[in-house]
Amino acid sequence: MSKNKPIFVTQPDLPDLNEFVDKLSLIWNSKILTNNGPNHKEFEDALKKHLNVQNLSVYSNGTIALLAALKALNLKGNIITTPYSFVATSHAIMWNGLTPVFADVCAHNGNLNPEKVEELIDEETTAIMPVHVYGYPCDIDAYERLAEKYNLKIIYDAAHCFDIKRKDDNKSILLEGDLSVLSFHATKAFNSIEGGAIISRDAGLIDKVNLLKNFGFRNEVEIEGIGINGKMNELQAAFGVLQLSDVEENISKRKKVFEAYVELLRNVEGISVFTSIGDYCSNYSYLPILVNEEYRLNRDELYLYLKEHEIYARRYFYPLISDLEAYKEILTNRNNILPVATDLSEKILCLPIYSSLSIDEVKLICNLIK
Ligand code: T4K
Repeated sequence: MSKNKPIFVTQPDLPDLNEFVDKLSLIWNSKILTNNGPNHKEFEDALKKHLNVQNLSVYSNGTIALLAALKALNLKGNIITTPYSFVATSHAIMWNGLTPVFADVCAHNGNLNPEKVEELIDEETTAIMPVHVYGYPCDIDAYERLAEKYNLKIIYDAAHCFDIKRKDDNKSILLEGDLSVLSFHATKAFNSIEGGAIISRDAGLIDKVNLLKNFGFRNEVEIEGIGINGKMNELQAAFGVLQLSDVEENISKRKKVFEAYVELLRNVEGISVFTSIGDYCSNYSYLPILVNEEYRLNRDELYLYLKEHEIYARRYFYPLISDLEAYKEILTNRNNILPVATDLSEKILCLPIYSSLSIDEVKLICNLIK
């Protein structure tokens, strides 16, 4: 197969354009564009049903949702988190005037290592913010134990976790911890262009984050707390509603792409697909590979080689957040010991995966790697 267009790490799914135009006509007629309108309500209700959760609040994007989730818990002091994530994770901690303390991650799934977390807990620690990286589940039981033992809050950055459910009973991963935060960014397995949501078992907390996303307004005259504007507008909510009807089919297309990669890369020396989904169903949103010493190029050389062929793989997550200039000041010696995260950030490359990627394109990418 010859390739005639660049292949990016992802491409968003889009709803049927005519159906979206029909929704837009209704919005045009109603002139309700935002502030928790009918599409926003429909989107929240549909998401609750689809994700099998009772308490959920839709937000304008995942980052503002992370900010509000932390704010809702009224935290002080230090939050132990991972350096191996998208910058939004610890940016949200900093924007709340809190201090991120970075612990190392597990080699098998890239997630925050609860044993390393426990070593760092002290009297300043008030919460832990792990990330289910690539939608691979964290050690949930370990965090539950730590929360109980040290009286800490757990906020999961679940940006990658749309439709991640336990295989045996369909329980959503979003019901773990005190709060979980999803992203519906265009690059995610499910998107509403931009968007996000906060989920909790605790209805009272979701009531709080509902207020926080609208400046704190309880009603016209009562303003509870220092809120923000995190509302999703009606156009995006309508887009999201339409996307929901296709998401299962889109994930099953991603699964075929994922399986094709696994098969085609099976015997390539020094390359392994980095996957660790445990008892959960995957949404196949990322295709991370580990580029080991036995491979003839290092990770960055492979990244550049693919780029020369207009295959735009991405180094999610490099550089480590803890290595960014903006975080230098808050680091202490203990934070600098992150060997596993450092190793992963130098060896992982995320290959293109999306529902409309053809198997021929996967073959082309794998042949280049071979
Ligand atoms: N926590 C975690 C763990 C996250 O991964 C993220 C976001 C967040 C929190 C914050 O959630 P949000 O506030 O974003 O809802 C992307 C995304 O912008 C970001 O949402 C995502 N994580 C992160 C992992 O990846 P970039 O800088 O890689 O995106 P960009 O623009 O380079 O896009 C990658 C490729 O996707 C492009 O080469 C082409 C394709 N693309 C992209 C967009 C935006 C399209 O085809 N269409 C598009 O509209 O950050």
